[in-house]
Amino acid sequence: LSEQTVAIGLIGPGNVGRVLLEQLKEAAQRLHGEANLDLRLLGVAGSKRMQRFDERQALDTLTLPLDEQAEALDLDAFTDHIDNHHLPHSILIDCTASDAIAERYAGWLARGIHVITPNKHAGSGPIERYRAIRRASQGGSARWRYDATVGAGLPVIQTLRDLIDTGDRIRRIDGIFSGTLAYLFNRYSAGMSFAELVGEAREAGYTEPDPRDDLSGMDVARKLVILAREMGLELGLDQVRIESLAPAELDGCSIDEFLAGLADHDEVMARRLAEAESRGEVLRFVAGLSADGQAEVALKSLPGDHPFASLALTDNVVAFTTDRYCDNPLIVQGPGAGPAVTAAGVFADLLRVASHL
Ligand code: NHO
Repeated sequence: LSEQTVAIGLIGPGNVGRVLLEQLKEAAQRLHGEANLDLRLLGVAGSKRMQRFDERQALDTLTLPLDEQAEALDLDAFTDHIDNHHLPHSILIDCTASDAIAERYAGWLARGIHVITPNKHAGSGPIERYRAIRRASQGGSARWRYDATVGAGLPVIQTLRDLIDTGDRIRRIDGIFSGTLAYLFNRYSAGMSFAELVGEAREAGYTEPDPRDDLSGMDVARKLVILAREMGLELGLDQVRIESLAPAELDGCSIDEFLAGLADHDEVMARRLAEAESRGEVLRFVAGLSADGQAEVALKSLPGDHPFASLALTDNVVAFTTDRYCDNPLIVQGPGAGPAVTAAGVFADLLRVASHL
């Protein structure tokens, strides 16, 4: 076996997970030949079923969704299968949005299994769990990478790390951190139904599994918390001031009921748009974080010539104001949602972990 033979287990073969498997399949041969990296998919686990493989062609032979006949999910057995396969390195990729899976990271890392994920729960969840995951990844050989949690494939977290590692001091981070909300407000114009646009964003795979996470501002708040913690601030979600666009009375209903019910609120949103347009302004859902931990996400009316006003489709924009970039912030901008770019962010993390093996 080469030193770079890696056993991979994928948890959550949904929008992002499936595309990631396609990207891995496409690249596997090239990586084997050029980088001496042998990626072996040994298992895929969904919310109810799992499939474990022994042969090295699983990437080629796997069909999704998982077979109805596949064995029932047993995450301990799944983990053992990936880890006890006598391959030099094991990586679990969590492409779910599940808190229960995030709960397992510290144990996996302590056991020497690398963890890579676009799931924001660990990075923005309870601070005690976050500390335990950090301790497990810093104390041992296994790494935890979560760059795709903010900006999907854009180098947002990596840029922040580079700034901090090279001795810069972050003063503020501002931006548009939601591809879904960027898409909605880039497209939204007089006469359109806001609720229908939300349905379109969901169809395109931009939204979270539950689009309320996007509209409530919670997904953006999670990203702010992840960035804050990267800066060394122990921020919690409850410390972020959040303006929600999800009507409170639709809290408990199913996703379909929510999308149907949202249409009743089209008028409220239309009024806000008309007010902004009457001043020659645009609506944008923006986020801001200062060095002292003040964090806010809200729908704002911005002048048409504001740097955040002219973005395309799902573009995220992140402006870092630092001691070095003080008059003119460092800007990272580009598409920040959707399965292809998010999966590519996860794949890049996988390659970064592999490059240190
Ligand atoms: P899906 O399509 O619902 O897939 C989730 C899969 O996990 C399903 O197959 C489900 O059955 C499985 N699952 C759930 N619980 C499980 C469990 N306990 N055990 C095993 N399997 C379980 O969700 P997506 O869209 O593929 O998203 C997957 C993860 O990627 C989520 O954590 C999501 O937050 C994250 N992510 C997605 C995107 C995106 O564009 N879709 C982005 C980042 C991270 O940059 C993107 C982003 O921020 C999107 C955001 N909505 C925005 O900016 O607009």
